[in-house]
Amino acid sequence: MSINNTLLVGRPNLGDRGVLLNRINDMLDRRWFSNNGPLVQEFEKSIADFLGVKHVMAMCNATVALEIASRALNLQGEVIVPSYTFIATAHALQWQEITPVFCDMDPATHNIDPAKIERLITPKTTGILGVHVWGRGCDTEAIEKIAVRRHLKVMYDASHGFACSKGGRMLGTFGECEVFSFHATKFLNCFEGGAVVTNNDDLAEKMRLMRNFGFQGFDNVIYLGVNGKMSEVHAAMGLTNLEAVKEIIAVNRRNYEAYRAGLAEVPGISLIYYDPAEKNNYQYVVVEVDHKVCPRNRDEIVEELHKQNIIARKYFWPGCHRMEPYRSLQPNAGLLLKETENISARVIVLPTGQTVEVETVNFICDLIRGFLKI
Ligand code: T4K
Repeated sequence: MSINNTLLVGRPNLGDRGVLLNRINDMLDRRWFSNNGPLVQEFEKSIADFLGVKHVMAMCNATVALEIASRALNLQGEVIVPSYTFIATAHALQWQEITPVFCDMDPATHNIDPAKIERLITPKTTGILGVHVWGRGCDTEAIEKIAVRRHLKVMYDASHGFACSKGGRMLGTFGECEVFSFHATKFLNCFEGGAVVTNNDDLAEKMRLMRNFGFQGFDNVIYLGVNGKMSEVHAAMGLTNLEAVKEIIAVNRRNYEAYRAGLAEVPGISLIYYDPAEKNNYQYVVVEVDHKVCPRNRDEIVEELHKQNIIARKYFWPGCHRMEPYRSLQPNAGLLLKETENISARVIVLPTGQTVEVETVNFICDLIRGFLKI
């Protein structure tokens, strides 16, 4: 199967190619390729302005950014996270021997359900790591109230949420800090990349040291660190794509609306809702298949789409708790994760972005309707 005639979820978006190549040419002339170069600094400043935050620490990817942020916050013992997320959220904790304690989701939002957090708190709990799944903001107010009452720290994995808001406030401005992913498949991509953003000066200082081996100036290491740096070529891509944010949202929104129209009134198939009162990037076109109503179940539909070279995905099935090492370490976790088990068996993520035309969306919808004999 050739990638060129295959429709993939996660095909990268790209700003102005000429502008990108000029930036890279300038970078080559400068011979400054990494270590907090001018493009990284410009990228950080642009992201800070865009989000309205004080500090942006660009990093090599969101997984390392999550590790650095949780370590800088001194999270230890147990941290409450949703099971319904990409595995990196849980791995970033477990990698540091912090136990991710999986919390169920609210089926209406696919986000961590604050009503189920408190029962998971033990004397070992040090924090809550919320995830803004699909870029729809968590119930930050409820989460932060619990955290204050129970003396816990809160950070967010905002990997999906660049250019999105919650209650009119940009994602990136909640909790002690938030982490974005700029992976190739993300709304804003740097090929690979991520960032931690915060308004906390001390935390920012710590994370700047941590991402660069703990160096302060030449030959002076004052902290335990790692290599979490973003390179100049990644920042060049990020800056270029940041300039195209409006255009990419418009394309994603157009495709989302076309899917909405094309799948309207298909029994048992519903598209997730993005609140028009909020800012959304519409990066994920997510449908839920209710197998009690729909003539075919989720897996059958995905299988049919794959046969037709449409590589739809089952994110985030089957939930982190059913993947290693968690399913061995916490074999009974599923008992408290009914909604996660239910929803993750229903979700299909469909292709969108600049490489997907409206005609293609209509073709995919027709295909689904035809398969269901609607
Ligand atoms: N937290 C959350 C909530 C996340 O969703 C993620 C990442 C992270 C943390 C960690 O962020 P990073 O450390 O990656 O910055 C993909 C992405 O690799 C992953 O970054 C993303 N979440 C996740 C939701 O999706 P997979 O396992 O689906 O990767 P893969 O290779 O199977 O699928 C990527 C899709 O995109 C395929 O359809 C092919 C297509 N693709 C991919 C690349 C890289 C392209 O068409 N072109 C490309 O260049 O995880």
